[in-house]
Amino acid sequence: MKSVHSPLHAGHAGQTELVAGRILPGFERPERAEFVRAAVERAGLGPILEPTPQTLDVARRVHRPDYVDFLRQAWDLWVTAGNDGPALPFVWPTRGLRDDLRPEKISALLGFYAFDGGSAFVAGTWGAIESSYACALTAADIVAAGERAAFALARPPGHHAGRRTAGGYCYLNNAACAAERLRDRGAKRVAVLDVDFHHGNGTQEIFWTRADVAVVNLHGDPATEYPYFLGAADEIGAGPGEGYNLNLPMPPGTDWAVWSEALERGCRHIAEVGAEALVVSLGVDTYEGDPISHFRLKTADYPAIGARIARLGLPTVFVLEGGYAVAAIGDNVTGVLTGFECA
Ligand code: SP5
Ligand code: ZN
Repeated sequence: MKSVHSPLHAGHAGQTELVAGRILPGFERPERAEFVRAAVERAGLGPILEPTPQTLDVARRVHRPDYVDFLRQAWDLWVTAGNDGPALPFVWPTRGLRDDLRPEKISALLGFYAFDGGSAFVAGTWGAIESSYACALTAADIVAAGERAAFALARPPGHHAGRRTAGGYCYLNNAACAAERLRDRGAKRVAVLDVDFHHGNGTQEIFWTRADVAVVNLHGDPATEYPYFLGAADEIGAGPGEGYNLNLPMPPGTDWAVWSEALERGCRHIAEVGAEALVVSLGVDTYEGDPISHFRLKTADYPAIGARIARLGLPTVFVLEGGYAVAAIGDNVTGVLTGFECA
């Protein structure tokens, strides 16, 4: 399987996040991708290619165009306003406030286009966002051109990013953009299978009313787990999309026995809706040693995930999402990918 990777991810470094009342270094750091890259090489998965340059056309359809423009300009506006540290929001248009009143100042725009304080901007953030997006589209194109699978070895991740909101370390929704590209290239229906520990709220929002992209999420129950405000089992999609969203929330402490049953249900749903291509939001923060998550999957479990996904028999684009136990992330990710290839 080919992997698509850009060194530009490394410019997105040194961001901070609010953890238990303190501003700390972000969990989502460059070493994550470097460890995955090293493991892909060690495993002999296949060639690692640079992404093909991409226009922002797909991003502007998946997201609101003004949001994409904001992402592109955020750091420059922040610096022009006299700042030099990481750009983070501090005020959001939540319940009771107007979300149709686009403010002029960068300090307010950061909140206007975010749902949490998890997606800071530094000097290299836009370059990394654009490269991550290009990796996802290039991987989709490789699959659309006839290969069985491809892997977007990219960061920052994307599945929390909504139509006009950054959050949860995400900016552009790479998996949603890959799904959109597979539709553009002729797949009549695409499924997104999100196995990251956290609910992919952005992907769900983006495809909520669409029947042509089915979304299946396996994740920590929002009653106790981030992102808290989406991801319940009763969310099934709306309008033409009704029945095409499936949420499978699970309690903290969930291990392989329970998690693999949910995977089975999710895979059956994907087969039933008649998807012609698949995008996997591949987070490995389900790992027992993950510092911010609460499932108990073991490194030895990951190949079985890949093997089950392979049994769907679909052209498959894997897109890297979360996973913060840096020392194990490489083996866990390549476990899934080699499990897929060996099946
Ligand atoms: C892509 C992805 O996996 N995003 C996850 C975003 C999670 N953001 C909330 C993190 C909460 C961290 N709590 C720290 C507890 C440390 N013991
Ligand atoms: Zn996650």
